[in-house]
Amino acid sequence: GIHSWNYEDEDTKGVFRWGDQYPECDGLNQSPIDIETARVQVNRDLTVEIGGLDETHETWIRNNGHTAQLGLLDSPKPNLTGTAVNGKLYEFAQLHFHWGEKSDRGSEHSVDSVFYPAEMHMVFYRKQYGDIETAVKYKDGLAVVGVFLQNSKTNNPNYDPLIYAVRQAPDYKAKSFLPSEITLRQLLPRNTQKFYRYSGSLTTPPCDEIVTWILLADPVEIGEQQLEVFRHERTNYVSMRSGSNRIDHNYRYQAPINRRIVESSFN
Ligand code: B30
Ligand code: ZN
Repeated sequence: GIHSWNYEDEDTKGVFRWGDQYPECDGLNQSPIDIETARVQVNRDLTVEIGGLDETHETWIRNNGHTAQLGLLDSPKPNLTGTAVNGKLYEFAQLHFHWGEKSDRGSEHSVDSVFYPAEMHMVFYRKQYGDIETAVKYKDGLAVVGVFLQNSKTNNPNYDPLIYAVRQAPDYKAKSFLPSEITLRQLLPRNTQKFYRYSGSLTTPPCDEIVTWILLADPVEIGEQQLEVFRHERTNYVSMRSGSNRIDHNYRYQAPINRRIVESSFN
């Protein structure tokens, strides 16, 4: 396959051995982490401004073998700036999801050790670097907005077009279009001004330590049936543990915070 790493517990390419092939995965500023709220430093000057949230886009989704990844066909793309990224300008690249086998786990980050069933990552790259492949070579290359997905009793209709497209293309490398145009606002919680910020890494190999993490405090609700659609995505290998080729979980284990400080825009 195109990836020489996976989320297996016991595999030389598995999540505990990523550092063998990708040394940065053993670094001191890795993601994800647990946000210990008692240690968070409130910084009321922190802002995030996401532009273009209300524009509708023609949108595709692709199973890349480790997640369902969404991209926008049309430009201009949404952008991100604010004091949380020192006023620099970032452009939307893609968004994707991490989830668990069951709804007691699945998010990569946690708050006071509380995990959610899934987490969405809206990935932005610093525009002056031209493209994401170049941007990942720089310390300020990416800003990723992390959004917790919380279980609700009913499906979230705002997520229906996306979930429909994921269901249409469950196979490894399959791609499908959303049945209707969507806005990124549809996928976010109402309040995007309450967030945590810290410096970390890509949560997948090569684990580059180039990400300004912006984790929204408020979750978005998603139904259990909608979560099940993610869990039925297929990859290109059979898991030793489950004996199936479903991407039944795709979260990384957490890293220690080490010398880093997490700030919050609220208290
Ligand atoms: S995350 O938000 O920290 N999970 C990348 C971006 C964000 C995160 C992780 C990785 C990224 O840009 N990776 C390089 C591109 N990928 C993406 C892909 O299409 O297939 C290639 C890769 O990882 O090797 Cu999978
Ligand atoms: Zn991610």
